[in-house]
Amino acid sequence: MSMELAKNLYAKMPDLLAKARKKFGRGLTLAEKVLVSHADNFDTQTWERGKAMLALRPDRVAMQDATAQMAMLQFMQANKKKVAVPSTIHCDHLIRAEMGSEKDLLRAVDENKEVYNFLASAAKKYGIGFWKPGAGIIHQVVLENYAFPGGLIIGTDSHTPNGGGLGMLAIGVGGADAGEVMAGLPWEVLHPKLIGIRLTGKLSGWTSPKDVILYLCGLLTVKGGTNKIVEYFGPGAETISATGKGTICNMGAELGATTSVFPFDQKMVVYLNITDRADLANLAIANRSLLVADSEVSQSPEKYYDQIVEVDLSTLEPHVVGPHTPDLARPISKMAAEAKEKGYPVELKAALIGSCTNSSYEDISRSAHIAQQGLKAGLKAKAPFLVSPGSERIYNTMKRDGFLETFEQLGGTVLSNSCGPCIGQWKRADGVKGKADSIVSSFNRNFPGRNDGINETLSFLASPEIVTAYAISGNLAFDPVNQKLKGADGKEFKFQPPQGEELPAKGFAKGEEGFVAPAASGEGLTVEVPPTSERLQLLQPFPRWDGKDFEKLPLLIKTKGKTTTDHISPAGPWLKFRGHLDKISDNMFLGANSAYFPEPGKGTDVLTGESGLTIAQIARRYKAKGIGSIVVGDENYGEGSSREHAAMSPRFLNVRVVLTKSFARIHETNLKKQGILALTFADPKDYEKIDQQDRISVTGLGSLAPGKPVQVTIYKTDGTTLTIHANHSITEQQIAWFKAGSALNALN
Ligand code: MIC
Ligand code: SF4
Repeated sequence: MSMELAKNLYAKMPDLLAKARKKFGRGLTLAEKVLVSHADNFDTQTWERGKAMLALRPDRVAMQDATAQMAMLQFMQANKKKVAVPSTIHCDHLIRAEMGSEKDLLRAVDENKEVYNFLASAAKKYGIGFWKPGAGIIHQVVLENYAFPGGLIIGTDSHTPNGGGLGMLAIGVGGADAGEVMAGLPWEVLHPKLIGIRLTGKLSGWTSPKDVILYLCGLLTVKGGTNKIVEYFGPGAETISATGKGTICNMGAELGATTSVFPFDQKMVVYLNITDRADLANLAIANRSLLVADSEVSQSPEKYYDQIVEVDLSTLEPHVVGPHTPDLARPISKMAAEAKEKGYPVELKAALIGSCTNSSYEDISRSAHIAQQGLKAGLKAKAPFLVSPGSERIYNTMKRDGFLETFEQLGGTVLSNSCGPCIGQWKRADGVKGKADSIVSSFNRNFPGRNDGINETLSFLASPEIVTAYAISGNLAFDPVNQKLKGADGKEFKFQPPQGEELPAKGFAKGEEGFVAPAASGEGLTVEVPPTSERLQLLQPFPRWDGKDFEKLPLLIKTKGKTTTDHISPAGPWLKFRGHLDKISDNMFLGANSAYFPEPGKGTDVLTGESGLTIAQIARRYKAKGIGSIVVGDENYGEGSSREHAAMSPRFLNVRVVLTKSFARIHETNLKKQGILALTFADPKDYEKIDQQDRISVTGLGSLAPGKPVQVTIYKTDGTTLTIHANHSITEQQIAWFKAGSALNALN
């Protein structure tokens, strides 16, 4: 499916790369090669890392059902007949996990009928490929069908970087970005800096690709990758399977990285071959030099990357991260002591494997090997054990090769090929709100409330083979690498390190692939949006900026500590309103911790003094009075997902400014796209100066200019005022978005 795209790209790359080498006066890293060869205009583009805005032409767009709704509603506002670049929609996020694969899927098709009909009809009309519910999780399906070395894809999901496992730059974006690219505009992104990760040695025993990224999360933290591309290289890279590379790149999103990428190698060839793309593999082999960094880069990487990290795969231990954040990492051998010290409940209430991140054949076969050892010792899973296959191919292959049976014998439940529990679409039977207990999964996110909707649940992440061993022991303090477990006969046994196959010897078994091609011409076709729908609502353009400064805005909320998009716009039960801006806006900030209110998601109407209202209720009251408001946030505000509802709801409910210590990349762009002023404290300590009753003005907006700080005046209740400064990263073009009321308004 990507053969033509790859052919055209490889044909034009040599000239562009030669130009770039000349201009930069040096060799190129792989990430640079991909960026340069997708520049909208290489000659007029400024190439300055960390400073310039790049205008790029992605090869593809991929969208998942929860974000595609807004992406398509916005695309439709551009009044185009057809998408300008190949695009696909994947139905994966809206399937709830409760009763196992078949029943869950049937129910999902029924309860999401309106949304699926909308997406399917829009896809058909506008020339977009449609992957039906049950076909698989977006990133796995993209890896199996669309990813190709050297390509550039954007996806409306933060884990899009999974495609880096096949040597491409795959980048997560908000729906407005996707809508614009589909409408034919170039895509803009801050020229990322580069982190080079040199891998040496070889993984062995219990250690798996997941541990590489879990370790790096601990090392670099959730902010460490912001506005950076993580490029892997070195002899160790070639020892990791393509799907393992995908796992590492996927979870690079947890570093806040723009994306992650591996150089083209033999492992990718094997993967392309087994997924029916031998022609593409041969083409890539013939063009290998375009798809890896220039040789001088690996000789003296310090000259080419802004930062270098060395990881010796041979000595890397399996890691466990969590709770509540993916950068709280430790080797598994230290888990028991830490659990004791910090009082984490060690009894595991659930163990979950699979997801878009970790459901490759390698992961599943290694996990099944652990499960078999448990069964041989007469044991079953002590904690409920749930398996989420990534795609229809994976599911059918698991079934054919007996892994499903093994997991079921162990007491496991196989869920549908979808996100399910990873995105809070999980009905956890034993969950009790307000009670802290522990669960472990091989997913990539563990923010509070993420899986079971219970904020207190302590969620830990580890590789699927480690999670399987945890499922059998039911105990977080058990270290399967070094400790023994009692079998059914009371005799102690030690797990042998997991063994599995990188890829199925018999090839992948296929089921119903679930792909629907678009109509040859969309002329005369309609997009289905029932006028009375509770799930979908056509968008009204946001009002234009009235040219006035923001005077004396009330503080809607000052968030304290981590404020991810899951805190700003929770998923789970709210996912069903992703196509209805008004309805979903009731969830705004429901998970966020306020600096002034003990309960998350609530606060005080500072105009009336009434307390205990939800933040959305307060914002609606201000809006009804025609008053805007300001949100103040902490570090890395908007970390996590690409969901633009975290920007659209505030915009819809009249938030004019979001002022933080710092932002995560996708969210900052989403705010700007929706016409919200995204500011950062020039001095982060000024965060402390803001009190609940303050009124805050942001002035000088008429002369808003790139790189020029704006003035913020804080009016205190005692009549005093304070003046501070705020920075922003707004470009000329983004000023136009702000003035027009949103990026989309600026288009029309
Ligand atoms: C996630 O993993 O948080 C999600 C759910 O896939 C999101 C997208 C969404 O909120 O729809 C993401 O990562 O972008
Ligand atoms: Fe789905 Fe979870 Fe992957 Fe996001 S991280 S795409 S919710 S499986």
